[in-house]
Amino acid sequence: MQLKTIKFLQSEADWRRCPPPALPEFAFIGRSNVGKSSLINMLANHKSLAKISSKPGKTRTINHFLVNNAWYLVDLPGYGYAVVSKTMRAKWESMIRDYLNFRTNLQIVFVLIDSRLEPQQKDIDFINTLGELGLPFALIFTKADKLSATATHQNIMQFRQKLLETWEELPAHFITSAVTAKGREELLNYIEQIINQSNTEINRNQNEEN
Ligand SMILES: Nc1nc2c(ncn2[C@@H]2O[C@H](COP(=O)(O)OP(=O)(O)O)[C@@H](O)[C@H]2O)c(=O)[nH]1
Ligand SMILES: [Mg+2]
Repeated sequence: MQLKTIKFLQSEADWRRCPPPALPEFAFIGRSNVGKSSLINMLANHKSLAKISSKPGKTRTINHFLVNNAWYLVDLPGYGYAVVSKTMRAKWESMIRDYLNFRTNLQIVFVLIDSRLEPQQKDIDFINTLGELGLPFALIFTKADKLSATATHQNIMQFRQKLLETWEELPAHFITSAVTAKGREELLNYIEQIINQSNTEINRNQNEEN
């Protein structure tokens, strides 16, 4: 898929105020500093579309972007950010959980994982929450330019191994770098595939109704 246009629409703290769920939607989430803003800018071919903030945990809203006038890209606030009060954290958690639970057009959640690190419990916990909610997800291993391909691969294998402790099947995964744009095409093509499938399903349902 070519990314022709991307437009920032709105930031909301409540899923009810998000744009009408009329287009397929793809959400990106991960621990703060995982490289989420950089990845979104890399996908968009834009230097500062999603603000690359030096203050972790600054984005506390659900941020909608419209891509190719055809789908929504959603930048969700990072989880596992330590330096906030319990009340603040509980607030974000319920905001994200409600969004994940009630957003009917959500196709898949992309969970970003820092490819430099060993499996982190916070990532595993979040993935298990997605499992409880029954939401499809895929993994994006970020910052792949930082380590050698072998070391990156080892961390990914470890992560997948860890997931196999609780999951029977492993999700799709992508290896990306905001610096080299590695993984950009694969990720956009994957999104395109899902959009095409969801369109087919809508057509099928409409034909059955007629
Ligand atoms: N080398 C390298 N650094 C990255 C990459 N992605 C993000 N970073 C750096 O990691 C830090 C956090 O990135 P940011 O996109 O703000 O993370 P966010 O908090 O998840 O939105 C910044 O200093 C980025 O420059 C990458 O692919 N490669
Ligand atoms: Mg960010």
